[in-house]
Amino acid sequence: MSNTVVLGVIGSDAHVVGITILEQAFRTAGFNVVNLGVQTSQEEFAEAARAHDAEAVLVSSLYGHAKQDCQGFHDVLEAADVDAVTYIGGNLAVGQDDWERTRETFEALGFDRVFDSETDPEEAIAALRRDLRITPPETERVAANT
Ligand code: B12
Repeated sequence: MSNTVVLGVIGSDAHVVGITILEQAFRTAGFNVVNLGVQTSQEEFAEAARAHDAEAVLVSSLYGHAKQDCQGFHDVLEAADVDAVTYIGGNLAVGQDDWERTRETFEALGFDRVFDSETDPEEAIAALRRDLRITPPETERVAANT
C-alpha cells in the first residue's frame, strides 16, 4: 500500500489554513501527503492521484461553491483511472443550514465521506484508517489505552 493521500482546495477557493493543518495531521499519522494547495482543478487532483498512486483524495472547500466545483469530479477521476477513497470537507454550502442535506448532496456526487467545518483532523484520520484497513502505529495504540 502506498499510504498516499492527495489533498487540495478545489476550484477558485483560496482558503489555505485548513489544508495546512490537515497536511500536518495526516503526515504525523504516518501518511504520505501530496498537498496540491489552493485553487486546484479537478484535473490536477486526478493527475496527482494517478501519478502518486494515491489511496485517498481529500478535497477541501470553504467558500460555499463546492457543489459547482465538484460536478463531474468522479468522472474525471475515473477517466484518469484513479480508484481512491474520496473525502470532502469544509464549509460545503453557503450558510450550511441543513447539514444532512449537504451531506447527501456530496454523497450523491460520489464522495465516500463528507465532513463539516467542525471536523477534528483526528476524526478524518480514524475514518481513513478504517476505510483503508490500516492499523494505527503501536505508539498511538499504547497512548489510547493509558
Ligand atoms: C481566513 C478567511 C479568509 C481569508 C483566507 C486566507 C487564506 N489564504 O487562507 C480571506 C480573507 C482571503 C478569505 C476570503 C474569502 N472568504 Co473567507 N474566511 C476566512 C475565515 C475567517 C477563516 C478560515 C480559516 O482559516 N479557518 C481555520 C481553519 C483551521 O479551519 P477550516 O478552514 O474550517 O478547516 C478545518 C475544517 O473545515 C476541516 N476541513 C476543511 N477542509 C477539509 C477537507 C476534508 C477532507 C476534511 C476531512 C476536513 C476539512 O478541517 C480543517 C482543519 O481543522 C472563515 C470563517 C471561519 N471562521 O471559518 C471565512 C469564510 C470561510 N470565508 C467565506 C467567504 C464567503 C469568503 C469570500 C468568498 C469572501 C468574498 N466575498 O470575497 C472569499 C473567497 C476568496 C477565495 N477565492 O477563496 C465564508 C464562506 C461562507 C460559506 N461557505 O457559506 C466564511 C465561512 C466566512 C463567513 N462566515 O461568511 N477568507
